[in-house]
Amino acid sequence: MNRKEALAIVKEQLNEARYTHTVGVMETAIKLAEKYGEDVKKAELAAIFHDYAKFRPKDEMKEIIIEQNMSKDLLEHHHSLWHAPVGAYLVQKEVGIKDEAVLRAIEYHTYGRPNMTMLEKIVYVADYIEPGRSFPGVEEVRQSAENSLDEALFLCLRNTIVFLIGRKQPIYPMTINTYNSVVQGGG
Ligand code: DGI
Ligand code: FE
Ligand code: FE
Ligand code: FE
Repeated sequence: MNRKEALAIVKEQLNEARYTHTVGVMETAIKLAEKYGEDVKKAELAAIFHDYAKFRPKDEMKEIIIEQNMSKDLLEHHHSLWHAPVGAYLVQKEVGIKDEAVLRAIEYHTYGRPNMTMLEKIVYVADYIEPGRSFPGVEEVRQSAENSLDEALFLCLRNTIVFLIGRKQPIYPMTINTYNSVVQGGG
């Protein structure tokens, strides 16, 4: 599957704004992969499909989480987290993507995991810093990604956790586990 075919498939699943975001993540992930010596094609593919399940109905995602024996604690947390693991499952099933490294980068793009692979870090950080993002502090993360992927990853996690605390939102335990791993030097 080439880039054009992949983009055409994902476009059907998304609205205009989310598609534009996806192209931004793709371009950013490619640049990070080139800079840090990761497989550019894998980064491109994972980025293109990272939000594949973003607009699936809540009930469908819930059913998949239960049927596929995904972590039950997902259901106790906000449904905006669900599209990441559900997306990894659906791109395998519906699109036929088999590359485990790519699937895991999609699965962990929202909350990470301890000891992330470089590909996972690239998709996670690219999702946060793509040119269409305007979070407070995003410019600092963009600058940081020029020098250190791990420092950029730390800033993404810090900002996300601080943002959630500021809004009195619960934090998904895996987000905390990822943060701990990053500050303990495990990435
Ligand atoms: O799908 P995107 O909007 O491109 O971004 P994303 O997949 O990184 O995040 C989806 C949403 O999940 C976003 O609103 C931030 C939120 N989020 C990320 N980590 C956590 C979280 N929400 C909660 N409640 N807890 C988390 O740990
Ligand atoms: Fe997402
Ligand atoms: Fe993200
Ligand atoms: Fe995204």
